[in-house]
Amino acid sequence: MLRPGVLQRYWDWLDLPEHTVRLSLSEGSTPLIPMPRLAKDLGGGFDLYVKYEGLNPTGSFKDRGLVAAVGEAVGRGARTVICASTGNTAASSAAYAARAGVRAVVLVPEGKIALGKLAGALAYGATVVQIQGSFDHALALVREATQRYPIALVNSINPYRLQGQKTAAFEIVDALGRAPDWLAIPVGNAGNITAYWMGFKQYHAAKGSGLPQLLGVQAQGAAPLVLGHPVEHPETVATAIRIGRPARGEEALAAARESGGRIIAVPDDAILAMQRALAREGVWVEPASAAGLAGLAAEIETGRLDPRGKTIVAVVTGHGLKDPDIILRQAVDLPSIPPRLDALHPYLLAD
Ligand code: AN7
Repeated sequence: MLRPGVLQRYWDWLDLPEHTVRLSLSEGSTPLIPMPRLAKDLGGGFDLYVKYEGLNPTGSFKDRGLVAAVGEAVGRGARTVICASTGNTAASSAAYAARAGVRAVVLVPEGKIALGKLAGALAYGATVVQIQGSFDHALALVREATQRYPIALVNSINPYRLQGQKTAAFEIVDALGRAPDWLAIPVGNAGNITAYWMGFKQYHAAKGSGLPQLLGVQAQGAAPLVLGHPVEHPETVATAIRIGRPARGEEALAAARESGGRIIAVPDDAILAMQRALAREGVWVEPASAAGLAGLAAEIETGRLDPRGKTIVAVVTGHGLKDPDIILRQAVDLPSIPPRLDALHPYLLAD
């Protein structure tokens, strides 16, 4: 294989059944991109990298988990996989189901999923069902359906998802030579932060690579892990993490605590401001993906986190192309001119 996927690269480190079909779309191997300007804007004196997970085959980190969960399900004979999704899991499960030649059914909250994700799920041939409710309603329905029908559940309550997703922690340590001091990461259903912690701990036990402090970040309108109770009507511009009842919430809180870190919440305007700041340095991510960095910025600005001398990695979880609407809605009044140089003139010398 020209470029092996995560199951090929890390098979011996993954707790997956032998029957797992070793699918690949060459997922993983995403870059750690240095962000010197952003680090300077945040006060400087530390090394900041983003783990650009938007460069996975379907545009989000979900591919690491779905390659494992779909491969396992297909290996034990499943012909249909199902998930509830705010969008990225939908597109990813659809792609790996297509790859394996099985059906994908995806349940999405009606009207609350970004365009690129919906289009992706449809392009890969999934059966897309809109649910009149939130992600949490959709997940409850998926749990019920998989108890009654011979269909494999591939949400992150499926343990094989986390096995695949922890490979991102391995890649960070392999790239840096050790674990970073802090890992900032958005939190929705709380599977990813849980998976990273598993990965860092496993590598540390085997290689003494150290452990990061975890900064998990939710959106303020969907912050059950900060509030300490479920949120009935989660609301945020970061639709990917518009989740009020995270399936792995307890594990995420335990991981943050064990690491000496914490889970915090940031307002939508801080998320969008960080999305713009990242794009101005050449890295366009979807809003939810900017939440981790927005949280990091808030912690540094208020003095709760001293970054000096530290190596900090922020996981940016999905590509900006997933959610073009959010940018276009803010791009008011684009000029329109006749095709003449005099009409173009005022735009050429503007700063
Ligand atoms: C871009 O696709 O829950 O805390 O159904 O798409 O592991 O849930 C997506 C979650 C962060 C949060 N960033 O990760 C889904 C879904 C992006 C995401 C998260 C999601 P978890």
